[in-house]
Amino acid sequence: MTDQSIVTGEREYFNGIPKIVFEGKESANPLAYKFYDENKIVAGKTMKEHLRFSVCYWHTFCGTGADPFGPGTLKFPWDENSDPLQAAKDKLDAAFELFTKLGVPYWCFHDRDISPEGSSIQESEENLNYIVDLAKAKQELSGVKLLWGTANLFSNPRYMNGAMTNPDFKVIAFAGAQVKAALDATIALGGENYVFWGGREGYSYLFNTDMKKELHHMGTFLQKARDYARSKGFQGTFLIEPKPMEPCKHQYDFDAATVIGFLREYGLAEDFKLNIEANHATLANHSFAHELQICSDAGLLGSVDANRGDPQNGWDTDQFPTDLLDATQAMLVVLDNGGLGSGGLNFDAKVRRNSSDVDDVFIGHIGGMDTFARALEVADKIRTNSDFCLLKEKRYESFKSDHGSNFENGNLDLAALADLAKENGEPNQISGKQELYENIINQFL
Ligand code: XUL
Ligand code: CO
Repeated sequence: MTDQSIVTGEREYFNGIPKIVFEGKESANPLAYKFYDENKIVAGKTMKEHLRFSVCYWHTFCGTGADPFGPGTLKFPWDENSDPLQAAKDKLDAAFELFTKLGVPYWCFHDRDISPEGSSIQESEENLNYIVDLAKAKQELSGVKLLWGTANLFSNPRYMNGAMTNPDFKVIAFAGAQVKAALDATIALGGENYVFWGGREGYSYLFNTDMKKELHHMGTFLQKARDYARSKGFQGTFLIEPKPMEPCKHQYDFDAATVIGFLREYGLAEDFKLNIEANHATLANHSFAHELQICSDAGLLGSVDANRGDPQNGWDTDQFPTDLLDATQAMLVVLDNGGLGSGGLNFDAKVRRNSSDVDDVFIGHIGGMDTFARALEVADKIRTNSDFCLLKEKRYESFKSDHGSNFENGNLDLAALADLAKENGEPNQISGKQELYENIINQFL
């Protein structure tokens, strides 16, 4: 790590906020890690290597707290310059100041978060390239890396009917230009993944929508995007981020199971994995851990957008993750999966509209990082110091026997199953022991 001012520029945006360090759980300092000790070894790797934390650009540097009932409440000093490119440059300085002060290894962005859209495609590309060059230098100086890049294909009104699935081909072509430039930017910055979140890929009314055609267009678009990026040397993973609704009434990338079926139908499962967001899982009436497990079982767990919703409402509130039980259940799946591979834990999270102090955004990230650091340690202890894993393994032990394993391998036909049933008679009841599993988790929390 080099001198902070070289990485971040002349001006200090987060005045008075020091580099955040680990002080341990007895510390009363709100600006210190209580559990995230980046070099601490858990299950054979450092916390930093396991958790691969990332800060998202959009909420942290672009989200002002505006909602349908009122304007933004968060005043960002990096937004003050009236020249949009200078403001983008200032924002980049502020971003690298925050990344390095937090000590996170990764960041993520949409093209339009980091640079302003111009009056033509060419001008937008020039703006993006200008910022990408600056970001590249900052990455080299700081050691902070790009977890993933993506294109914002949902904010501009031209995408009101979708981007890749727009009924008008001209809009699809426009989206193509934007994705091509965002892929180039991601490649230039050494991004380890590239994300497609289907912002407005879906419908608000079934009967004006040719769903079959639109899904075919999305599959074709993604194939062409993959082919382009691979031809330019991109070796990272493409990620689809499921979400069932918001902004559309129905979104095509509804949940993990839906996306996995789609990837297989369009021959994309070799190059694509999934980016699971906790709040999107709950919007789909699933748990966070359920969505992770579906991906893990398919060998397609790519990355995580770490946040949470509010149990009392059904919106995408994108709150910082502070629920230790939820995070622990997620880390149980992640550890079982053998880790996150080239993915990470990206905080797609924002402080509340009335959290308006300069330190609130640090406190939000510190809380999220400490929650997952604790969850990692707890999940590891559950796996190694209890019968938790063994209980599930034993539940299926009948498939280790001759007949069970023959069935599992497809070597028992239905008539043979019926004969065995007659021979065995009524099976004994076997408890599922749910409360025991739940108690073991709580014992280690
Ligand atoms: C929206 C969302 C996006 C994606 C990236 O709900 O999660 O910010 O993560 O486009
Ligand atoms: Co997200």
